[in-house]
Amino acid sequence: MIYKELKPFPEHFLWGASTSAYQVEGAAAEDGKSPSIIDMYEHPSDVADFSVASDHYHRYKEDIALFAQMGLKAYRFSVAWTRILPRGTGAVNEKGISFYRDVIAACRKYGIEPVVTMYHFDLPWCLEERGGWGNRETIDAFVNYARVLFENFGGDVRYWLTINEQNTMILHPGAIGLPKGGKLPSRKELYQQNHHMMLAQARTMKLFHEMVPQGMIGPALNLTAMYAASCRPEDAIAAHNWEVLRCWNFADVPVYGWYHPLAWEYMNDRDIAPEVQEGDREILKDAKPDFIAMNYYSTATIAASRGDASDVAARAGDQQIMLGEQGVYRPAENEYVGKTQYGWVVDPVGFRYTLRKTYERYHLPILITENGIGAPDILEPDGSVHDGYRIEFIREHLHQMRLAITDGVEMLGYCPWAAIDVVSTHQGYRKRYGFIYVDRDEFDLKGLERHPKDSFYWYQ
Ligand code: BGP
Repeated sequence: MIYKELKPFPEHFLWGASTSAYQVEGAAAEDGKSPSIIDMYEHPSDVADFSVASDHYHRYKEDIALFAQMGLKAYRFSVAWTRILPRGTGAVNEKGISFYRDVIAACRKYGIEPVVTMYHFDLPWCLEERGGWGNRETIDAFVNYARVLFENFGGDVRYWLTINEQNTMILHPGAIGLPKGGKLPSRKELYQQNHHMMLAQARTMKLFHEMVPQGMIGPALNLTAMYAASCRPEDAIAAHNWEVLRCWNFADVPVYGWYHPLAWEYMNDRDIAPEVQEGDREILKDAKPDFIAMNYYSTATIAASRGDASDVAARAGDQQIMLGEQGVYRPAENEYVGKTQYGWVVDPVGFRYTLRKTYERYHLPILITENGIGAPDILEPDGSVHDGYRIEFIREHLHQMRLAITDGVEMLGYCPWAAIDVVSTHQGYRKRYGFIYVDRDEFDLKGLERHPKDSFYWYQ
């Protein structure tokens, strides 16, 4: 669709940027914080350890002052559950509360709107030892954690995200590391965990609307539109299969209160549907998000399954993420899109397409909580970092977002990944996303000095 005129970005649009606790904070065992699964899992040996990360825990004042200089109107960060409730539940760690209270105050000082993710991959290890998300008691633990957050920060924070990328955790459980010994849960167990997360999320959203009536809450999902590899009808069916199983099945539950019909039939057919207890349906029906938070990196192109093992292949550059499923879909190449050097598809037009599809499906405003390009940025001797590729990437995505706004999509804001360099889940500090360079290598912490990149001045 070509328009005579493009609509402007909304007046109070949240021009922001994102991080997550375990990837930026460091201080993994300080001030009463207990280990999370991230601290205890095995990671590829070349990933920088997470115990110092970007040392944001000690340098957040300096960092937030830089964010203000960059012109940020919003900062999306996550709270580490293990700082607030080191035993997962029970006694509150006041040092954890005061850390996030200070972070929020530092944001407010500069007029930056805090956007808080409650849970970004880092389940307390002590809960994992008791069965983690496979144990229904974790639902109560999460709702209790949510209550503590709303009591302490509900008055100061308007925008809340429940769970980051639940779909990644369920579909690609190895993506954030492997349990020691390497055994991942079965798919049946994963869909049961998923069901428990959905219940925790629904109860949390309901509680939020009671405790923080002026606020807004939503799930943060990794959403991706799928293209059919050709106009062959079977390719279209396969693309729809994977779009439903990867995306809509995870967003339908919070919005509509139940699983996508195709996904539900699929789970039953494969004997992986979750056990649903009496009352679960009511809990799921009883909660409504105020917006959808979307992490968008790329699209995928899908062909019909050949029905044999050749349907399944590792994602380029990432042995932990398998794509394709026998009898469901098969990943295909797309000659019309670009790729990063890590093999991630770069598709700004697909961003507009994903925004349109998400909005027409849910009719809820959308907050972009991640989008960005990972690259091995180079720090020049004079302290500059020339990341023109990042400027180009973001500029093109912003243009497509503006087209989507003109298409009628209601947007709340844009918080790309990442405000500052963070430790990448698989590539440590060799792959960077931030507007601000953090001077450290995988294992050499150097001085951890901050250097604004070219993209910082452009985004400003
Ligand atoms: C998203 C996660 C982020 C971040 C990002 C980039 O899925 O929510 O936490 O890690 O991906 O991924 P990576 O660091 O693997 O390049």
